[in-house]
Amino acid sequence: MLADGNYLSVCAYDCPDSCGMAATCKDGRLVELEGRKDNPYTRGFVCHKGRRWVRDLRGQDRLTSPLARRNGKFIPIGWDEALDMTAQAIRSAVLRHGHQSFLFYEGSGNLLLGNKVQRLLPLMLGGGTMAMGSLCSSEGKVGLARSYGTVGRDQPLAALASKSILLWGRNPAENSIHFLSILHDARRAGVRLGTIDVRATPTTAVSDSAWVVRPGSDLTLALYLCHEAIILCGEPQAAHEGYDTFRQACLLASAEDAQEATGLSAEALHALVGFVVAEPPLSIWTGVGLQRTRWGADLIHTIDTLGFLLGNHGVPGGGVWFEQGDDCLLQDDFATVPGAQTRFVPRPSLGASLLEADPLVEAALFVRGNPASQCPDAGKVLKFLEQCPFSVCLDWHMSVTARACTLVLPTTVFLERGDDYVMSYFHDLLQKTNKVAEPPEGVRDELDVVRDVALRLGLPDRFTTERARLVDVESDPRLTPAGPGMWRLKDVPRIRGTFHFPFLVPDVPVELGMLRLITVHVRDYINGIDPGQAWVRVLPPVASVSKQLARERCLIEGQRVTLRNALGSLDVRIHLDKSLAARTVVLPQGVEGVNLLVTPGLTPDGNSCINDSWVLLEPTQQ
Ligand SMILES: Nc1nc2c(c(=O)[nH]1)N[C@H]1C(S)=C(S)[C@@H](COP(=O)(O)OP(=O)(O)OC[C@H]3O[C@@H](n4cnc5c(=O)[nH]c(N)nc54)[C@H](O)[C@@H]3O)O[C@H]1N2
Ligand SMILES: Nc1nc2c(c(=O)[nH]1)N[C@H]1C(S)=C(S)[C@@H](COP(=O)(O)OP(=O)(O)OC[C@H]3O[C@@H](n4cnc5c(=O)[nH]c(N)nc54)[C@H](O)[C@@H]3O)O[C@H]1N2
Ligand code: SF4
Ligand SMILES: [Mo]
Repeated sequence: MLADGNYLSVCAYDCPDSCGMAATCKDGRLVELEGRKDNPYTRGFVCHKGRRWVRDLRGQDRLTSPLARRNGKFIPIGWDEALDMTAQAIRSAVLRHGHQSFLFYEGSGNLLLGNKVQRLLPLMLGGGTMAMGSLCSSEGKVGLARSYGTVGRDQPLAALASKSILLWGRNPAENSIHFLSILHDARRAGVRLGTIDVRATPTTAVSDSAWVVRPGSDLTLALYLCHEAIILCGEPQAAHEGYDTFRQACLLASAEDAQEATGLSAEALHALVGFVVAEPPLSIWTGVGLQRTRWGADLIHTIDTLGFLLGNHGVPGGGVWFEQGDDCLLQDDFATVPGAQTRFVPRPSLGASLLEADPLVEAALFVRGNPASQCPDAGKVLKFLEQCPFSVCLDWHMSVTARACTLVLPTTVFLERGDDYVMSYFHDLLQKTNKVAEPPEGVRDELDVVRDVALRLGLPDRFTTERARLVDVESDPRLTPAGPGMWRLKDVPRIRGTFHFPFLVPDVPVELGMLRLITVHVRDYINGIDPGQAWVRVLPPVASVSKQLARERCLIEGQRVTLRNALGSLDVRIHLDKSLAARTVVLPQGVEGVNLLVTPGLTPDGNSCINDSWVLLEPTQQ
C-alpha cells in the first residue's frame, strides 16, 4: 500500500492549466490536495474541480465492479468474465468482418501521455476503426499554422510584457482560472484588458472593455480591423505571399459592414479600433469557442493577420496566441504498428458515420470518451449503440455513453496512476504524475485492462514494454528541469520566414427563421458532466435568450420551451440575458441532450463546426 505522506503530482483533466498538485495521502487514501507553489502557473492553488477528487475518489458515484447489461439492467460481474466477454466479442467481430469492424474510440477525458499505449490494441489487430477530426481546438491550430507553417510554443507569462491584452472568444474566468490570475497581475501592472464575446461572461465582467458581437460575425470584424490596421499603421514593408489580394478584399470591409454584422454601435466599433491600434504591444488570445465554425481556421488566420499588420508579431508581449502546438515528446515509433490499416471515421459526425459504415462495427470500445454526450448529433451515437451487438465503456463513473453500452469497466483516474506525464496545451511545463491514492477495490488501471484484453486475443505484450519507454520523455533535449518531476519545454518560435496572408472565405450563411445555438464550457465541470453534480442534473437545462427575443415571443424567465431542429429536440428552461444578440440561444455544453441538437457538419479540415447549429424555439407540448 502507498505509504502515508506528501506526494507531488499533476492534474490530468482536459484543462489548459495542467496544475501541479501537492497531495497528502493517509492509509492509502487522498486526504488533501493543494496546488504546487513552485509551479509558476499553478501558484499554490487548484480549482474546486481538482479539489473535488478528495471526495470523489471514494464517492458514491465511483464504479467498483464491471457491469454487464442483462435484460435491460446492469448486473455486477467479475473481471475475468468481463475481460473474456470483451475479447470474445472483438474476436468474433474481426473473424466475421475483418479488423475494421472493431471500433476503438478515445476521448480526451485525461491528458496522460501514456494513454497512447492503448492504441496498440486496434493497431495490432490490423488497424481497426478509429475517430479522426477534432471537437476541440484543431481548427484554430490549422489556422495559426497557415501564417508561418508552424503553431509554435510560447510562454504565456510573456503576456505580462503586453500593454494591452485582447481576449477574443476566450473565457478564462471560467475555463482557465490560472490564466485569469496572470491577467489580474497584468492589470495591476497597468495593462488594459479587452474582451470580444457573444455574451457577457465572468471574463467580460473583469475586463476594462468588452465588445459583445453576434455569433458568426468575427470574420467580418477581423477583416475590418485589418483594414483599419493597414490605414493607421501602414503597409507591411517586405513582400508577402497573398498580400495584394488580401489587401484589396479587406479594404472593401467597411465600418458599416462590421457594424451590421456584429451589431456594435459606431462608437463601440471606434473604441475597439482605438483599443487595437493603441500603444503596442498588443497580445490577442483567441479561444476555442470562436473557432468551432466552418471557417474556424480562416478566422484564426485572419486574426493572426491583424496581429501581423499591427506590427506585433515577434515582439515580446505582442502577437496572437491560441493553443500550443502538439510537440510530441514521445518517440515517433512509440506505440505504432507498421502497415496497420486503420479506417478513420469523422468524430464530428461519429454516430451517422458508424451507422453507415461498411463493414459494420460489431464491437466498440470507448475509453476516456463520452461521445453519446460530447459528439455532435449525439442522437445518432445513441442509435449506433442501440444497434451495435457489443459495446464496452471504460470510465470511473456511469457516463451517458457508459449507460448506453452493453458492458462497463471501472477504471482508475489519473491520481491513481504514477509514472505518467502531462504536457500542458497552454503553458510550457511537462509534469510527472505520482500515484497519490490506492484505487478502490474492484477498480483497475485502464492500461492493464486493455493489455489483458489484447493478451486474451493472443496478441503480444507490447503494452508493458511501451509503457516502460514513457520515461524517455524526461531526457528529451528540448526539456530543461524546472523542479521535482517538472520540466520546461523550450520556446519553439512560430514567427519565422515570410508571413502568408489568408485567402478570403464567405461568412457562414444565417439560417433564416432559426436561432443560432451556441454551446459554452462552464465553471463547475470539465466537458461531460461529472456525477455528484446534482445541481446540474436538475433538468431541463437552462437556455439563455435575449430580452428582445423574449419580448417578440412573450417568453418569461423560467418558462419551459422546446428547442427543435431536424436532428432532435430538447426541453429547456428560459433565462433572459440582456447581453445576448437577438437570434441566439446559449446552452451549457456537456448537459445531457444538448448535443442532440448540434450539427455533425465538418470543416474543410475535418473538424467540428459545433457553433454552426440552428434551432427553432417552440412551446413545450404538455
Ligand atoms: N455542444 C458542444 N459539444 C462539445 C463542446 C462544446 O463546446 N459544445 N466541447 C467539445 C470539447 S472542447 C471537447 S475537448 C470534447 C470532450 O469530449 P470527451 O473527451 O468525449 O469528454 P470528456 O467529458 O472530456 O471525457 C470523457 C470521459 O472520460 C472519463 N475519464 C476521465 N478520466 C478518465 C480515465 O483516466 N480513464 C478513463 N477510462 N476515463 C476517464 C470521464 O469521466 C468522461 O466520462 O467535447 C466537445 N463537445
Ligand atoms: N471549467 C471548465 N474549464 C474548462 C473546460 C470546461 O468544460 N470547464 N473545458 C476545457 C476544454 S476541453 C476547452 S476546449 C476549453 C474551452 O475554453 P474556451 O475557449 O474559453 O471556452 P468556450 O466556452 O468554448 O468558448 C469561449 C467563449 O467563446 C464565446 N464564443 C462562442 N462563439 C463565439 C463566436 O462566434 N464569436 C465570439 N467572439 N465568441 C464566441 C463563448 O461565449 C465563450 O464565452 O476550456 C477548458 N477548460
Ligand atoms: S481542472 Fe484545471 S484548474 Fe482545476 S485543478 Fe485541474 S488543471 Fe487546475
Ligand atoms: Mo476541448
